[in-house]
Amino acid sequence: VNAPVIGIATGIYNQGSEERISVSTSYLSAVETAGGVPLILPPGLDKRSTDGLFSRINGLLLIGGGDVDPARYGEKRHEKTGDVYPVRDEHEIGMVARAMAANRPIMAICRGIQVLNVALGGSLHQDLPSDPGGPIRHSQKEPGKQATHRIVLSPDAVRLFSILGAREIMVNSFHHQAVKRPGDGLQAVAHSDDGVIEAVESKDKDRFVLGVQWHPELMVTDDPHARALFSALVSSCRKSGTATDY
Ligand SMILES: [Mn+2]
Repeated sequence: VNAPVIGIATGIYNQGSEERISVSTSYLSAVETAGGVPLILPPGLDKRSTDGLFSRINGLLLIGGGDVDPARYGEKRHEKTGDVYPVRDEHEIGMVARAMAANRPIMAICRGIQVLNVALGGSLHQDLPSDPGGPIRHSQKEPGKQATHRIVLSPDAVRLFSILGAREIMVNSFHHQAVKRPGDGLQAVAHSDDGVIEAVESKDKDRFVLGVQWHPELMVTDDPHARALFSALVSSCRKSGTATDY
């Protein structure tokens, strides 16, 4: 397919008595700029709609948002864990299962890397300042287009290295949680200098399954590494079919 369709799983929140979905438009334009067609995947639809949407996408993008319910990885809720929406967790975990079964590319950003990891049986640090703690501020006050800390790729970083073409880069940081134990089939492929996992990828090099803890969608204007991530997703999705194969 020339213009692959990238499904973007959205957030959900309550405003008064109304339930709304939300997605930062920066993800949509990053996908468009890379040559993909963004398709919104709202949580909470019935199975027929969810399956119908899934059958039309060539790849899946999981985006930022609140915390995953710690019950999903067998932990009690930390006092700093917040913005938990079980309907969203359910939807995104279901989408990961579908995408893995159909061998569709997955890119996962910020909350996305966390929910991807939990969907594959991994666990999370619930609040980095208290667990494990460290010298690096992962909740930056600077604007999103500004990188504030370094990440270093591990020797295992095959796909991420092929995309970035560098062993270390500077990234932005807007997270208070992070991957603790990588899920089945995932490996940590980049860390910040305090040891926090900043990227994971599939151990199966034939699968495009990539999670990053930073927000490349906020950096695409100035940062070629951020653009390279979206281009790699779209390029991989060009080779991926859909159920309808249109
Ligand atoms: Mn960080």
